[in-house]
Amino acid sequence: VATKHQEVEMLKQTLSISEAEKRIAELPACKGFERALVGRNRPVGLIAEVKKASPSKGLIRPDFHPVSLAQAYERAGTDCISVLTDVDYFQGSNDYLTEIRSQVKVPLLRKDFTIDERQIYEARLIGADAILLIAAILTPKQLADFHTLGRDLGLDVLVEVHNRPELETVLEFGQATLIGVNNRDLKTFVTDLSVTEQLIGLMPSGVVAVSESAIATTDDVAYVRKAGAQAVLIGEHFMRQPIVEDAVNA
Ligand code: IGP
Repeated sequence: VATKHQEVEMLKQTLSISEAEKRIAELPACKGFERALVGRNRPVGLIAEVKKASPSKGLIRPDFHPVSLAQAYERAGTDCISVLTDVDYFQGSNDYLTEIRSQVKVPLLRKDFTIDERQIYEARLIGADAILLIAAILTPKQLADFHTLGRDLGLDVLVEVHNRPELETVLEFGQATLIGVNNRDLKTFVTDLSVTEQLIGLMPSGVVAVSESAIATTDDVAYVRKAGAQAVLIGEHFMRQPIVEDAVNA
């Protein structure tokens, strides 16, 4: 996260909050990200991710054209799209999100490591409809403050957890309506779909539960659905398919 802190320092110098507020007031409303996941006409909500590379796998898709991939996802009928904007670990870019925003209609998640409020203003300005808050890297107070700010700016907020103590912190906060269970441990990169099963059972009804990471087969989707997931977030599997539409429809 050291480089993320440097990035945030840069942002502090280039983005004034009052200026951001003025610009945001002129923007069209966000598209409902959470609403799209529950209002879908497939049995499980789908967030398809535009992901060029990852720290655990390196380069995933050599012929990476973010807009074409997002358009393929949209043609295949995905409910929402996640766009990695983190530069250092995922070779992402804010520009990818902005370019995709101008070419597709589905709601977009800005997938990044949010550690400062300015990144939330930035997310809105680059065209995101939703942000990610990772419980593992935030204090309970940051989680609450960032969630409130995101909602105030019109964004939906996906709160990500990986274990029971993190989920308990999020439930204690009480305002999260969209909670993602990351099946991948961000420190060890070990993946285990049973994490979804262990944690979704502890969520109150009314929360929209998303199972994230390491989902590749129809059996995987069936497993997490049975565990209670209302939506899935899939990146790498789709990125490895030559024809993305076929993979989504499978
Ligand atoms: C997608 P996968 O295994 O389908 O490529 O995973 C998504 O869950 C993953 O990219 C992710 C992520 C994150 C990336 C989940 N949480 C937090 C960066 C930061």
